[in-house]
Amino acid sequence: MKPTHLLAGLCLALGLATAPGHAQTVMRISIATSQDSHQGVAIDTFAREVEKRTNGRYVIKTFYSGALGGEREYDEAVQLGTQELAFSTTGPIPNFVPETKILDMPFLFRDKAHARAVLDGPIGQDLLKQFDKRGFKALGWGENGVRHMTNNVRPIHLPGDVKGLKMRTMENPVHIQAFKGLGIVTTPMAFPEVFTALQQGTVDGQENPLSIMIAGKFDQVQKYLSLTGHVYSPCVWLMNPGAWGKLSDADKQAFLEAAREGTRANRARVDKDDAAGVAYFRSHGVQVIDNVDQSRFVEALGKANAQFEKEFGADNIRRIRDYKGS
Ligand code: EAX
Repeated sequence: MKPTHLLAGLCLALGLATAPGHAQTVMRISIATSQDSHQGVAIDTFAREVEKRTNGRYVIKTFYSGALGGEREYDEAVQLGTQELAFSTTGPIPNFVPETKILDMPFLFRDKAHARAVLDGPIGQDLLKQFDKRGFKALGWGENGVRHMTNNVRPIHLPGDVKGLKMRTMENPVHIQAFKGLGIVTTPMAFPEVFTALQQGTVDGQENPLSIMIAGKFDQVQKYLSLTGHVYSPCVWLMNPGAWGKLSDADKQAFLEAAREGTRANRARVDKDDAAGVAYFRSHGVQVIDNVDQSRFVEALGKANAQFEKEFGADNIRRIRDYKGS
C-alpha cells in the first residue's frame, strides 16, 4: 500500500477529517454473506447513498462474509454501540425483539409481494417501532428471501422425507420449533460455519433462500435442493440508537432514504436470483425437486401452528394473512 493511501486509510479508520473543513464520521455495517449477493448489494447501495446524500460527511465502511462475526454477534454489537450499523436477517432478532417472532412463521406470507406489502405497510412499520424499546433504531425492512431445503441424504417431496434429517437452522426459536414439529433434528448454528458443517457432514442439510445458496456456492456441498418455500425470511436495517441520535434531522432522513434505496436494490437482486436459481443449481449438478407438495407441509405443521396462534394471537396472524396493501 502506498504511504498516501495508508494515511488516508488510517484517517478513515479513525474517523478523522481527510481534508480541512471537511469533518467525516466513519460508521461500520456488516453482513454474514458475501459481497456478491443480495445482501452485499443492499449494504453497498446504502453506503453509496449515505455518502451521496450527506456530501461525504458520513462514510460507511462495509464488511462482508462474517468479517465482523455472525448475525447474533453483530446485532449485539450494534445494540452495545461497538458497531454502528448492521443488515441482519430476522434469524437471531427474536432473541432481542420478541415481537418480530410472528414474521418467522412458516407459510405466513403467500409470496414475496405479500411479504413486502406487509413489511412496508402499517404492520411492518409498527414492528420497526418495537426495536426502539430494545436498544435499536430500525431504519427499515430488507429481504433475505423465500427459504428452501437442501440436503445430502434424499430428495424431499413430502414432510415424511425430512423426518430424522439433521439440519442446520438459524438461531431462531420459531424456526426451531416448527422444524422440530416436522421431525427434523435441528442444529442451530451461525451462518459463517454452515458451509464447513455441510462439507464435513456435521449436518445433512440446511435451508436458505436461493440467493444465499448461490452466493455461498452450496452446490459444492449439497446433492438435493427441494423448493419447499416453507418460510419467508426478512432482513432489517439496524442502527445503534446513540449513533442515530447524533444525526441531524436532515441526516436522519438521508439515512432512512439510503436504507430504502438499499432495500430496493436488495429486493431486485433477490428476484433475479430466484429467477436464475433453479437453472444455476441444475447446471451445477444439484438435483432440484420442484414439485414439493406445500399443502402437506402446512398440514404437518398443524401442531406447531396451533402453538404459534396461542403465542402470537390468531387475530395478529390473520391481519397479516389478509393484508391486501394500500
Ligand atoms: O444472512 O443464517 C442464515 O441462514 C441467513 O439466511 C443468511 O444466510 C445469513
